[in-house]
Amino acid sequence: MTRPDRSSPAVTVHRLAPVAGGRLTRQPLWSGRLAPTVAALALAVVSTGGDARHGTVGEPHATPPQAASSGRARSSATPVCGYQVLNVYPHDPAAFTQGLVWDDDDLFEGTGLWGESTLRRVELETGLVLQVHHLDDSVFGEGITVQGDRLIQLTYLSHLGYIYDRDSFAVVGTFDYPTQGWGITTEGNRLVMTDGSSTLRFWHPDTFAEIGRVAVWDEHGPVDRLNELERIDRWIWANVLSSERVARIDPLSGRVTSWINLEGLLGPDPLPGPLNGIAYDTAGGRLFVTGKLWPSLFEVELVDCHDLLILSDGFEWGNLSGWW
Ligand SMILES: [Ca+2]
Repeated sequence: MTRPDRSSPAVTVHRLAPVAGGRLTRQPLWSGRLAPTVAALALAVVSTGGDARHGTVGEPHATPPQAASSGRARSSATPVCGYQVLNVYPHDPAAFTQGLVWDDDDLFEGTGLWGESTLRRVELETGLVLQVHHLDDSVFGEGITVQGDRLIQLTYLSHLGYIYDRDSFAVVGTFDYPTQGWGITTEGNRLVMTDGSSTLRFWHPDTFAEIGRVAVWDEHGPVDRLNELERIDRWIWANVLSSERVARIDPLSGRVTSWINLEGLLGPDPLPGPLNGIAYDTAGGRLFVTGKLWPSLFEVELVDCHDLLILSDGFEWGNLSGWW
């Protein structure tokens, strides 16, 4: 298949083959009750935290912070959330999804593989690729995020990031970084990225200089292979590579405050590729997830979802579900 000339920012439109399955409506896979109030309460309390001992930005730590905190702190079992499928949409089964983000009314996707990496604008309802930019064959595309009127895309091993005009996909700049590039998202005043380790790195949104980092952990120790990211409310959500779980992370402490168990989302094993790709429509409150080479993209909502309540001194109150 002939590809567009990659010497310039190529923007083309092409149509995907229909994907079997199509759109479904409510297909509950899990029964349970929602507890948004619990999360809101946890958010309200946690947001008053920020103890520097717990890995506040600019103070990286290599070990789970509770090991060095007061004797009051204890490490609770991390709550596990279930899910319910609200909608199923077609997804290009050739898309090796490495980044997924919803911004305004647009769904953007970054794909990987040598010689096949792209940045795309995708129509949610049909899976059609409305706009595509092909990366150079020498790089392997990774995570993407939207920062203002720019799109940012990482590459796996090239230490090279691309900055695009959000609308035209024209390359308006590049930057370099010393680590592998895996996932990226934004908190507005800083970018958050992963490099395949258990560390979240925070970058200045204009200079891409590292301005902090935090080690991610749960009661079992460091959580490695953090991959695609999404910031939702104050939490950082992260796919864990080769698992069907998503970690919801407190960026102040690095503590996984809850796990989201997405087992069975696409169907029984073998999966065409691992779960990867989290996007959140802030205005519509819609959460989207997909995977590498998956034929479907899912809108899901969480059920039985309760975060650890972590006080400013690191004391954890455990699963809040008993409060309701
Ligand atoms: Ca994302």
